[in-house]
Amino acid sequence: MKRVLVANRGEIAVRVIRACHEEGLAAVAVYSEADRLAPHVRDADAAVPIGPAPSADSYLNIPKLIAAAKDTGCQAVHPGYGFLSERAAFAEACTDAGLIFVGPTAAAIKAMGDKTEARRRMQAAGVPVVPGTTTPLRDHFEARTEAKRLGYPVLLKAAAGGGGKGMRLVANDGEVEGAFQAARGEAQKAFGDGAVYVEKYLQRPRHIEIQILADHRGRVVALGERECSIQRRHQKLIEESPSAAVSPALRRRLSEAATAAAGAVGYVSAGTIEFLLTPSGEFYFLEMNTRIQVEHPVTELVYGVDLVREQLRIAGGQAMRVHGATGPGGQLHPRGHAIECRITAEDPFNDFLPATGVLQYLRVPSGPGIRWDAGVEAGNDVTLFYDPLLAKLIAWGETRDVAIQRMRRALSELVIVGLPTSQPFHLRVMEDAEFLKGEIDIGYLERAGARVLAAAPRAGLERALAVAAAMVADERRAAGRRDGLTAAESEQRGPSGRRAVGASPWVTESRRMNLRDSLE
Ligand code: MV4
Repeated sequence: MKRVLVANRGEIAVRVIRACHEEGLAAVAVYSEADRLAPHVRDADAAVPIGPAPSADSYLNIPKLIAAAKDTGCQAVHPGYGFLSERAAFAEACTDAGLIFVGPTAAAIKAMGDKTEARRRMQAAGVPVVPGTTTPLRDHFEARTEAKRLGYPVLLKAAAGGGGKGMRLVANDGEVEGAFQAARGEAQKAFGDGAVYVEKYLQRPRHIEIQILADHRGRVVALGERECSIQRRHQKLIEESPSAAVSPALRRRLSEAATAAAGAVGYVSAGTIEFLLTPSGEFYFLEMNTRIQVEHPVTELVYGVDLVREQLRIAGGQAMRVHGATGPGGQLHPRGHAIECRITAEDPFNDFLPATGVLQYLRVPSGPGIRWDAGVEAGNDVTLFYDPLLAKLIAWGETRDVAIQRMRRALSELVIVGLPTSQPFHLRVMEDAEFLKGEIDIGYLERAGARVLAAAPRAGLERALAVAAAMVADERRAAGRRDGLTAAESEQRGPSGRRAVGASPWVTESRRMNLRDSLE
């Protein structure tokens, strides 16, 4: 393996290119017409245009990607996350073309993609699954029988689903028929497969996932959990490792379940087993993600492992290079605490409406314990063609408190001019009393969202007034200079009302944004 096609865009493409370069591999980027100026294109050793901006015509086009890999002499393809990363057909197409797919086998992707088959396999491997059916329901009569047996409320889920599509909450007998037809219709439309099964609905669980790595030599290790409960409409916004809710004993049991799950499908590469953890401490298998995930960096920082490099090594037939003693269940041990905030082009003050525009100015945070994984830089145009994720800000600290302090500091260093982002939302969560206590579950944002977004920012009115005063002083001095006055003489005059030329336009704009933010 000498050259790898990176079949993705944005921050994950940049992340994979970096791992290739550290492994001594050349990386070939692909790009759509909208991404000619994207960082992943510049960072790669070669880049191949693959078509128009819409994903269906570019990043989802299997023949174009295979041709790009063959034409540039690649031996392997890394799919990243999203796009084709969990399509068994893509893994198969790569293999058929003589290319190494950096990920699990098509068979493992298929087995885990069918949620009822995944439940059967997990049950057989002794992994606890949520009480419910392990085969699709024939009709709403069977749905009602099973729901009665489980006890309401229950959840109807799409067998081909994942990520919340085709899911229906059912509170009583009377709701079954309508919910069943709705779930089936939605699943048919979204996945081309209307199969639906039922699970007992768990109240206020946490979303906890275990990272695993498995190589071709039969070694499987678990790299602890990520707490991913802070989500909005099934999009994660903040992730951390370890979870405040997981004791060493529970981590050991989760790790044993996760490595058993991976073993049950002959899993190879990086993967994640998702669990729901109830307030009373029981956990149940939910789904397996057969790809590298957005939130993988928190695990990397706490476990001292480069997951993408390990994926590449494993794909090339090498043994994984995970150091340190592995305990029962093949688990490694965490060091410190890491938190990730997803910086998205969405307006948190307008129901997270996706935003577009030119990223006019960007100040990247850095310093102790800070990692910035971005797919964009100043000058790039942010469009609606792709996911709104711009960058991930990750903070590491010896303790959760230190990681939060660093995250706050880094979030206040970050300046993004040109479009609204989730930045102010994250700053407020980092000050929220419930978050600080680690009291989070999958309902956190629904409960806390309004409170968090209404919260006064940290320095409150004082900061707003200081920013306003600085802006007025800038404008006054600038106007004075134009009229040939000294600084002292300018101070004597009233506000000019004219546009500032004294401070750089970027400084002025970022102050304006700070001010707007402070007064929100
Ligand atoms: C559940 C559940 C409660 N009980 N299953 C949502 C997406 C899909 N991956 C599974 N999901 C859920 N399944 C049972 N039996 C609650 C959710 C759920 C959820 C899970 C993880 C993170 C956020 C969530 C938000 C709403 C619902």
